[in-house]
Amino acid sequence: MAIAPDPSDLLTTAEMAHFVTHGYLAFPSVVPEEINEAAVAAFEPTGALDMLRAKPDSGTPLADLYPDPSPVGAMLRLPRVQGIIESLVGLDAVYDHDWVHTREPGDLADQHLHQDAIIDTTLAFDIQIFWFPRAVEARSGGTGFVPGSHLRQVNEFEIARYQNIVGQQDFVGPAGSVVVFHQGMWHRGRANHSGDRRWLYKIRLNPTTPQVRRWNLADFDAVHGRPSDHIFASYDLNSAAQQFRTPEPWFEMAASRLETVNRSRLWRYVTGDGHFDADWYLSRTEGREQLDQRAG
Ligand SMILES: O=C(O)CCC(=O)C(=O)O
Repeated sequence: MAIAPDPSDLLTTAEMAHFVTHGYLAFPSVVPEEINEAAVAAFEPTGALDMLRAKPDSGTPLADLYPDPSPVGAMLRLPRVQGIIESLVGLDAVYDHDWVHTREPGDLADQHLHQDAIIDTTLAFDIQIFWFPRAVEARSGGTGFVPGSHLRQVNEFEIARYQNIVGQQDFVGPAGSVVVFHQGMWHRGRANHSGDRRWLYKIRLNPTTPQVRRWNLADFDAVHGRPSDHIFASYDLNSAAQQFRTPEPWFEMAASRLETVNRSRLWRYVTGDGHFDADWYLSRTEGREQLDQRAG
């Protein structure tokens, strides 16, 4: 039975709005050095041949993953990591798969841009936790990703022909950093110009119960607004509505509204507020759908 995280370890509403808008959250140096180094020592023998490492079965409850002593288990059971998981998919989540990804020193080939798995159309989402047990410098194989791509549904490597996208980022950060991606995030392993192997442990978790208001709600009203504010909701820069209106640098002019709607739909799901709207897009269509139903 999982212990409920301390509220200070949960995400805030502001962080949830960032996740819904951009599809990721980054947490520098959350894993202590002894766990990072134990992980690298455990991953060394199999390295990139991670299929040789003993792994859980898909569907294993999070609470049963990697019992002690295990550096992966120790990372997953850190209070802050438990708080992040609880906020996004719940501690009753189950294991999907995991993998140790290495980028060898001097490997200058970028991996093709992709999103993992196939086209996923549900609002309910998986998370992928990317744990970097060693520091990653610029141009040293940090995972590349495209903020805001998570709601553009594509099939696996069908985006592989895109080389560079305005606003793309490469992970750079200290040892023990964790980045959490929405399952739909477009990403790739990047060229490693350094003299050191780049280590990454990635684990995908599936929710088993609705992902609704599981985070620390202390700032909920400030970010979400009051029910009467939702239509043409706040233009305050910190409000969820204003973030959802804000395009990524790579959005085509005409696509921006579609992404505002995609983000608003996902926000409705995680807040449980079926009336939330950033502007009138969802409300307009739903008004007509109700007329259709009455006519039918
Ligand atoms: O190596 C990386 O940085 C990312 C690899 C990855 O996530 C993948 O192949 O799906």
